[in-house]
Amino acid sequence: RILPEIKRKLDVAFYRFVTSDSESLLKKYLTKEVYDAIKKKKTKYGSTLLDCIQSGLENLDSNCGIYAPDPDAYTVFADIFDPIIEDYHGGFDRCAQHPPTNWGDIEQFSNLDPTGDFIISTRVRCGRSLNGYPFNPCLKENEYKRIETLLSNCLKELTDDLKGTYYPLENMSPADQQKLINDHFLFKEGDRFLQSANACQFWPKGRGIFHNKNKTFLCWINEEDHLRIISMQERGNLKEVYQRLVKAVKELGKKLSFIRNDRFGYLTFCPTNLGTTIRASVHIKLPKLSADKVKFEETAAKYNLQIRGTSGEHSETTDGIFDISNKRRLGLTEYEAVKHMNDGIMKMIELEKALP
Ligand code: ADP
Ligand code: CIR
Repeated sequence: RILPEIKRKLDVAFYRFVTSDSESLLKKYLTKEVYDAIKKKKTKYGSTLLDCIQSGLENLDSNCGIYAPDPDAYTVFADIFDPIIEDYHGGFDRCAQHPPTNWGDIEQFSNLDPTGDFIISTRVRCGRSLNGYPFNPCLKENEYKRIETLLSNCLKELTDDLKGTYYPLENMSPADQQKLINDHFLFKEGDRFLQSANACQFWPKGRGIFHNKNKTFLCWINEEDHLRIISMQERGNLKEVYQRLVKAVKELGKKLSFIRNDRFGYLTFCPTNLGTTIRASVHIKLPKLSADKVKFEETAAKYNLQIRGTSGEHSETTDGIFDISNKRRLGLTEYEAVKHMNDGIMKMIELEKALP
């Protein structure tokens, strides 16, 4: 049973929310019927509906507005997660199942921009959660530490081009931290969407970044997910970037056990990341195509792409450079998710070249 004060808080926030002008997926699907059906439920970790939707209730400008505080929340609160998941990932009905992992034939990818006129950099990331632990809001201080030790020890064993060093956030100077953020290597601090979701407790404890010498292979520990695995480099060679990511994920998978289920594939804190958890992006200049914002967005949607600013999600572009990535991550293979970005970016470059 949920505590009376949580119930009251939830009711007050819900009634305020339904009359708000939020355009989030949460707002779209949290009808009174759905709300009433799930408002008293609790997961086996004790998470309530408020724990799931607090971020969307407090941040009316959310795109999605919901997080799973623990793996169980996806089932217990399926009435609200399912329609949001189906909408975000472009079709994944209540009976759908995510396909098995398939990285495909890496040789099919190449350099998206051989002349270097458009693409500044290319990045592919995925997220993983460790079996045996809930997600951020439920983690205790000693669990953050345990995850950090487990993952950093495992990362230390990587060799060759994946060999690197782990830098805990706690020991990092503010200047070094800011430099890593500005250079697009490190997660930002104080993300209000994550903060409202209770995902930043004990910060900076247990958080940190691992990277190789030239920062083409990086891992984030305990930011939004237990582990984010990242491969990136300057310019447009998607094949090299993807190849490095696949190698790293396979290596880490030999030593670590990740949470995966038959319906949703790899489980993540945010439902937009479920399934493959793959976000393949480029930082790209498309001055002509992006001049008409509406048309630019329409083109992106047509090719299943998402446009972000270059300082990460919810940021605006400052210098005419955009972060464009595959939008769908669930209900398709890893190869297909990356291929969406590949094909969409090739198309956008073609359109840009054709404009007067
Ligand atoms: P995520 O990919 O982890 O979901 P964000 O949108 O917050 O999250 O981006 C995280 C960081 O990665 C930001 O600093 C962003 O600028 C950087 N980034 C994303 N894509 C690229 C890219 N193609 N090249 C360089 N940096 C990138
Ligand atoms: C939001 O709802 O905007 C944030 N909680 C982040 C959602 C994840 N990403 C996304 O929709 N692109």
